[in-house]
Amino acid sequence: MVRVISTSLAIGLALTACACFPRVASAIDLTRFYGHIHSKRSGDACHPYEPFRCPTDGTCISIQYLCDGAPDCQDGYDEDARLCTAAKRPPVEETASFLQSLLASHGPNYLEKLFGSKARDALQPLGGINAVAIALSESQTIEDFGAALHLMRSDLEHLRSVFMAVENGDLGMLKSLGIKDSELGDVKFFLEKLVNTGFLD
Ligand SMILES: [Ca+2]
Repeated sequence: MVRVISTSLAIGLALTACACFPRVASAIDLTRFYGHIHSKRSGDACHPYEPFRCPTDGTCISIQYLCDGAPDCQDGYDEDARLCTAAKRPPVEETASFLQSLLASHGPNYLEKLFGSKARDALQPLGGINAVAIALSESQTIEDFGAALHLMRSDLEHLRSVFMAVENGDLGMLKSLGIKDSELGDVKFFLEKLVNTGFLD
């Protein structure tokens, strides 16, 4: 069975450079894996219909074979859990700009309400806005997210309670955190997108 992932989503994907350094906010734009980008350097282009280049073996595959449950790259990179989680999530840039907009309108410590005390100073103790956006994109579950950002257990449980409240339709929780009525819709939408893609599983 083939699950089609839109090209725009796939292009929006980003992966951390190396699983061994999960705290480094070095997102690799997936476009670097696309043949037409690659070809600028090597002259060895993937066909536009098979634009995804397996990073290890160089095989060119169609976007529809990304995350379809069967390995098409020799090393199975096209089924990588982080890549396939990110494919279901909003693009990293969109998440980062959403977080940025909340901080811009409420001050640098605002996201403590969601992520706990390490989220002060515009998320700097967590590695910055982009690192948090990448972790939200790639972490399959909230446990993975907590591990990626080294969240304290108490902060992680608080975050879980916020997500569960949203999942249960209890917006009072968000209001009690000081989220304005005018923002409730966007915050709820943002959190629901994560819940709907397995974040609480
Ligand atoms: Ca595949």
